[in-house]
Amino acid sequence: PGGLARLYAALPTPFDAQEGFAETCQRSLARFVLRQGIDGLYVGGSTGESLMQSVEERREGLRVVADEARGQAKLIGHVGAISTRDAVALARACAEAGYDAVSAIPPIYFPHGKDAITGYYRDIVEAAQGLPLVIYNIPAMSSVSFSLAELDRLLAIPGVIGIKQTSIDMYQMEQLRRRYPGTLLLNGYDEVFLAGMVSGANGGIGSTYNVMGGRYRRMQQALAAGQVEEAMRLQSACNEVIDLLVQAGVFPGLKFMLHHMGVIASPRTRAPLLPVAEQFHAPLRQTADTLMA
Ligand code: NAY
Repeated sequence: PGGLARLYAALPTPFDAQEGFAETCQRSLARFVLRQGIDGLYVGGSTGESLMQSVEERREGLRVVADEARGQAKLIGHVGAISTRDAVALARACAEAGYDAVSAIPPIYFPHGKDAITGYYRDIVEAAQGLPLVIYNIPAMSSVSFSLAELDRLLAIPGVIGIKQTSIDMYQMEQLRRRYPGTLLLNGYDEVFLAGMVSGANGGIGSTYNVMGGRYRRMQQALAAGQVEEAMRLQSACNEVIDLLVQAGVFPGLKFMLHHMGVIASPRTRAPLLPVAEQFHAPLRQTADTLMA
């Protein structure tokens, strides 16, 4: 699938103490991820707190990351929004900024029928000026579930090249791979990265790649070399960190670690996300130190 089958760090959007966009930190973070050997960036997704930002802010974030990393990594811009109009504006911005692909959650909150959702994706493809589209399937957060037949319909839209499958349903991953041998299938939950790859994913998008990029890269290599036990060991090492992040809150927890690592200037997330509770500070610092050692 056009060199897009690889690992993408789902980039956080750094903020300053007033919750404003911290451009310099965004650039540092992109470079920090690339140094870990991750050559894909997924920009403005869940991890980027995109749904708490205005379209103008999201456009600026997309532009800055492309400016920093274009040519050094494949770039997928997340453009999903509640209205087609906003998603389309962001898809245009991705095309102008030199992205390699766009991706979108379905329109959320209102329970749209599948015709409306198909129309939304068609309009995004049209606005993306030739960039391919990766459907972002994340039923736990979007509250939109797609049956296999419904995914068939979305994958049949010209320009749709694959799915970011953020689900622990490995049966559906395997079914998708069996139905679509050549399609881009990106694993979305880091805690089941290995299981996803074994079930047919040919890459992944993950928030925890920001701090453990090397581990995921080595896991992928170990699996390709048939070293399953080594891959399992690496998954467990990642999951010890993920267990802590899930308890502390994944997005605030990641920013807390990145701040402690000196990559970003503030751990601030945008309200209503809460800062990391005091009890997790010491374990997160210790984990960050171990990862940096
Ligand atoms: C996104 O859009 O930023 C992502 O979906 C990246 C993938 C992450 N999914 C969510 C919903 O956060 O990395 C995962 C996730 O944080 C991790 O597996 C911990 O659950």
